[in-house]
Amino acid sequence: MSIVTIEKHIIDHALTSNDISHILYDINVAAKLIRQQVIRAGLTNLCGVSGHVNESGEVVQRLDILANTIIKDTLSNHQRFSFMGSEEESAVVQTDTYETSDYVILFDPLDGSSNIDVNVSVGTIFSIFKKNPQANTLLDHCLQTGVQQIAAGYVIYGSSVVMVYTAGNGVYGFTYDPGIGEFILSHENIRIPDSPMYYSVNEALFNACDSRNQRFIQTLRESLSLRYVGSLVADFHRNLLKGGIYMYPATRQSPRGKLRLLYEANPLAFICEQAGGLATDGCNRILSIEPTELHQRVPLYLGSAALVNAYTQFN
Ligand code: AHM
Ligand code: MG
Repeated sequence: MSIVTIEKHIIDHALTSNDISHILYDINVAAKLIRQQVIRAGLTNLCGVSGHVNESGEVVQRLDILANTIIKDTLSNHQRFSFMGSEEESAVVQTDTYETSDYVILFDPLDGSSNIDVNVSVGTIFSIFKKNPQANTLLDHCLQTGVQQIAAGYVIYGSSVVMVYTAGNGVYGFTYDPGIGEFILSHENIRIPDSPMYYSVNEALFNACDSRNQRFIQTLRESLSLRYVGSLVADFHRNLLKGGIYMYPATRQSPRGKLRLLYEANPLAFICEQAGGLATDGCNRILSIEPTELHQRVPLYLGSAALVNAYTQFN
């Protein structure tokens, strides 16, 4: 039987640079460490809230903090990053090797916080840039438009653990084999299916959306099935493989939407476009939005091109 490990795949694919191969390998190490904690969380006193509230005003879980530390420590040790932006860090983190390293990473260490304690899929999302040569501040390195991403991906800790990435040359997925401790190529050159199956939205927000969103949701109800896990990574991964649209619109309570541009929308938009899909905030392509804040929120419509186009043309 011939298997392709993630290490062999990234070497064989001669990614844009050797550095990106190393970075993806380092992230696969961090993912294994996080997985180890996620699968044992109920046994190790890691469930529950940490007592902190993050920069976005959300309650931080213990596992959010642990995942954040694992990623920061693993990637700092490997010395490829100068700057890091995380959902769980109020400001940009500068590494000890910021002068000699060349890259910037933005990440959501453990997406789907509300699902951590109840054994529902959660995930890690990441977005990678080169350092910005025009930057005057640390923040400038992180405030780059999505089109400048050189790689992006996510890891879903679900009924199996899967890592998906793009480096601008297609989308590849790897399933973790706990027997040998390796991520093995399982999804080659992923393309979103042409005929979508699902729409994913928090239906409880229906009355808080504007009429354009309400009427659009009504059309989706007539043609598709609803699936909504409440972990963006899980909802996106399903729709990537089965076809569909994920949406988190602006609401009365959150007029700029809930999800964050830099470490949620941008990386998934890059993957989605690479798989033949689209991502918009309703007016603008997600990857073209000029960021102004580290924790900037954005309305998000993500998935099959026909459905995302249908929303942008919907009046
Ligand atoms: P998180 O990064 O703190 O987990 O917040 C983002 C999550 C997404 O994973 C998910 O799609 C969304 O929030 C769910 O929000 P809601 O509970 O409002 O439907
Ligand atoms: Mg998140």
